[in-house]
Amino acid sequence: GFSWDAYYDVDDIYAYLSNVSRTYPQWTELIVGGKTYEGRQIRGIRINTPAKEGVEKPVFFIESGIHAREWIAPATTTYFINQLLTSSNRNITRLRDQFDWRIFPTVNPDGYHYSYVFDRYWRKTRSISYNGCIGADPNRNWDYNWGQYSTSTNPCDYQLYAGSRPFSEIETRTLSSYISDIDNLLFYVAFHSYASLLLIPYSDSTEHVHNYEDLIEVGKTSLDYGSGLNKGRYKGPATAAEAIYKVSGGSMDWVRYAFNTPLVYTYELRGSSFHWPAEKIPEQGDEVTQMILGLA
Ligand code: 0X9
Ligand code: ZN
Repeated sequence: GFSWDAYYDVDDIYAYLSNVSRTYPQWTELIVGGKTYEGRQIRGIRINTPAKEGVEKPVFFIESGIHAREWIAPATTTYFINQLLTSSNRNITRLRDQFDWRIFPTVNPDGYHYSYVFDRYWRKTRSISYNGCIGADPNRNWDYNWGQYSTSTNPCDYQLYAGSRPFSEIETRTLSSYISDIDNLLFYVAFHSYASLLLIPYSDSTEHVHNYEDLIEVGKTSLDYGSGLNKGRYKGPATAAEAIYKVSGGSMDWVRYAFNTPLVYTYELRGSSFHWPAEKIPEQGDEVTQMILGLA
């Protein structure tokens, strides 16, 4: 069976999503956010409990695992799905009912599988370039100020190759098209590791967006909720340009730019390496649950 004391490969994560959607058919639906170079689907779960007639809930989108080696992100995301569906805590059941959830634990499943089986430090997709080198950084491949900062034009770069053009990767192209079809997108949240940091758009500029004050206030509340567990505070919320380095081609910036999505965040979760022990999944999962409650 599936649990939160170990890390699992893609097929097991997908089997978990199928099982849980069969257990809660009246609340959930399996969704496909796109496809991959190696022919996998980007699978997720929609959690949308029955609402009053005519009420359309705002959509809360969770993107996890875009970087293959950041295993804590998919693990905490399935932990959070389990919390939403099984907790009897009133705050969490209210959270569950408040949104139309679209949750994707592994948006780079080819890369994740490769990291799981062959190369623990693999980060990119698995597409083959003109020169035979493999993979592009899927968080450098989105079509907003593509190719500017913290990126590489060399397909053989182990980490930061931006791809041959914006949305060259089938994963980002298909997932962006899925996102484009969503009406009423309120929250877009991406999970990475590891830095204990909360980032807001835009990542390639120190200028502030029009609802900067709201993003900061909501983000601070999220970190306050998380810090209730007494594990030490995250840095931020801040733009990447101010907190770490300028980045371009990331998903969060495109989602903000393309739809003017109000509340867009990237969490860099805890860790001191990509080998974050599986015993840490529940505490990271509880913290993420609290931080999402804080956002909501
Ligand atoms: O560099 C990145 O892609 C992220 N850090 S990581 O160590 N997980 O690789 C930060 C990206 C923040 N900016 C955007 N998402 N645009
Ligand atoms: Zn990352």
